[in-house]
Amino acid sequence: MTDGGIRCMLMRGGTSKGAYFLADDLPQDPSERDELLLRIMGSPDIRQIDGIGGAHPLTSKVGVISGNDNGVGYLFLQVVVDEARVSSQQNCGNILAGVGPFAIERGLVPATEGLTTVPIRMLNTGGVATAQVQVNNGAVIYDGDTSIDGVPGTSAPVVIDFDDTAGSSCGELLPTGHAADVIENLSVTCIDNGMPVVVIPAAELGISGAESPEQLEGLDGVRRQLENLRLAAGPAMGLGDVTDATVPKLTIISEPGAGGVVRTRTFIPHRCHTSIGVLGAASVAAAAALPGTVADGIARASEGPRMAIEHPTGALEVEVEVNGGNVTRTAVVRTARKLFDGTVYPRPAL
Ligand code: NQM
Repeated sequence: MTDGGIRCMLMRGGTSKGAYFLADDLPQDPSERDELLLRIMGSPDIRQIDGIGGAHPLTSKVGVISGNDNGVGYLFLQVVVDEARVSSQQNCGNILAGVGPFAIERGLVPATEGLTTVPIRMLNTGGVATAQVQVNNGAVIYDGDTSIDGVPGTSAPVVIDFDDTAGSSCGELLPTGHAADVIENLSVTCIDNGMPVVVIPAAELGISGAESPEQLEGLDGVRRQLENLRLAAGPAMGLGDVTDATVPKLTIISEPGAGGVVRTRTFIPHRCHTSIGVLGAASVAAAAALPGTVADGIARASEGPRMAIEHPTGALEVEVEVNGGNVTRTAVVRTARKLFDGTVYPRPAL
């Protein structure tokens, strides 16, 4: 820390944006760290006007990165925009896309010419991901020709393979023990292939599933139904009382409209995502691939492991392999970009 300032890199990771820190640059005590992060991001305030947060859950995210013998540790923190609350209860596969580049930039992992492999322990869930980052002359390459829906233009790809996504937070791929349940009078599938998600057919809510995020956020009755469902599904999924948690996510599914496997609209959990989270999409893809879930008869069968999960701004392609009811592989291609590297000055403590 210099001058009250803290070293920080602002990055776009996939379709999210967040502040990345070395763990050593933040207080070790979690409540001191979270209090500082609220002042850095500008929460609680719907505009986050006195901080660097972007006034939306997708742009109010933090990655805390530490070195370890075998790569790096990645702790994801969701800084709630309008409440003085920081949650470590979920992982984020989009911010994950920036972790490999950040680790190389900060010298936590030596750069290997061409492609650098960065093993990442995801501290929120205990899972492991392996990122492949393009490098030239020892420097991370950000420019490239890979596009992901929800981000304008193209960038260098970051290929991420996940180990053991099934049951990441809930302990089981199907945490209620069933491929389908009725909760709060709605037929749903509760699933965790990297992210706890409740999958709900749009017809159960009396909507088409093609509505825009703005339209869905305007449907007060649907939002109330979704929140009641979430509060009941959380304990049923082994997550305990989820009143203050950002999980489970709620994904509304309907038949695909653009050549993908299934169309989605996802509440995260109170705002509607403008696309879909990476691990959220991996969970939905697993639901689409498993027999007996509520996606049966709605999702189109995919020809191989690559599945395009349609969302409000395009589709997210994940590779999910399911064999005999078990997920055997989950992988994704993302992009990331360094936006700013410098010193952030937190709002003074009250
Ligand atoms: O599911 C948003 C995002 C996410 C999470 C959210 C994510 C994931 O799009 O892996 O990336 O669901 O809160 O960044």
